[in-house]
Amino acid sequence: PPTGNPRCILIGARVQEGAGRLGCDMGPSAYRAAGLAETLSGLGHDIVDAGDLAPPPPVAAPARAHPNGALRHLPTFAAWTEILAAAAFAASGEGLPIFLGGDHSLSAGTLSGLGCRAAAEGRPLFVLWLDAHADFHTLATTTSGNLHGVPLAYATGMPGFSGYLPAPPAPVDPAHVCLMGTRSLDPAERTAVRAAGVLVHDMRTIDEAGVVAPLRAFLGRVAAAGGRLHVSLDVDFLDPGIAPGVGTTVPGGATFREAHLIMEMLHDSGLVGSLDLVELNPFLDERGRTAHLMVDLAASLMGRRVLDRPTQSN
Ligand code: B3U
Ligand code: MN
Ligand code: MN
Repeated sequence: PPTGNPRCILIGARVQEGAGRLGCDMGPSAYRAAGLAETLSGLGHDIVDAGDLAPPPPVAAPARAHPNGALRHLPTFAAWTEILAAAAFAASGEGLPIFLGGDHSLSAGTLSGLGCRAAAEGRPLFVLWLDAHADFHTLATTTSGNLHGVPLAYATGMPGFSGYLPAPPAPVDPAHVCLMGTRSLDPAERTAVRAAGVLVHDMRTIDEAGVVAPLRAFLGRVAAAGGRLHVSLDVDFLDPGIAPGVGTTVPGGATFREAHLIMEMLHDSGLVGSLDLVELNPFLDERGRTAHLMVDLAASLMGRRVLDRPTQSN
């Protein structure tokens, strides 16, 4: 069970170059307008809003041309990755960082920095990736060229990034990654996640087994290893009917109740050390409802509950 209330550090990252459409840069503003800081401080947390990270200059140093001509904004992605890795390493030494995206390409940076933090602590880093997608493309395999499709492959040290991005100094062990909610995989990713040994709980697993048993098993592994857990929550994990404010809606996503239950279990585990809230596109939202839902999910993760319950061991 969690002891005390960690300081939460809100860090905005107005990254939108990794997505196929514009608008994710407004995500941090939408979370603030939806009352994220006030909601979490109302739960008794010490909240520091560190503001938005300074973006890289619009024309970053040209990266070496990549043979995959589909790639978009590779130099900007590389620059953001360095900025975010430094921010994640620093903030994770001071509290529980919540990264306000921004598209999912930002997790290449957060995971790189958190890997270094975990290594410095002598603990393994585990990752729960809540997403319709696996984001497990390399620079060579992506056909859309949208770099929000590559962060997990980068962070787990898959080949094909060197020469274009600095290698993550402490890559995440793919066996420490758990995907949940998966329902859209490109053929290259399907092969790659299998080969890498990533645990995939797709929507069929959730339909058959629910979220409790698979998540409890994963959390039990994290606890047994003395691990640090990072949660990366992509808006498109959720069903588009409840979360329309995202550029890559995929039907058949997690329900309101499944998503809150996951967050409550994560809170009860006391294992979560950092969180990404990514892919919110306020331009596509309906009167802030997706932003509000994401804030409510963050609140459940940070301890909002209806009744106190005896602690459930993993
Ligand atoms: N795998 C596809 C689709 C996708 C990945 N991540 C998102 N969409 N958000 C691609 O473009 O790489
Ligand atoms: Mn994603
Ligand atoms: Mn996604």
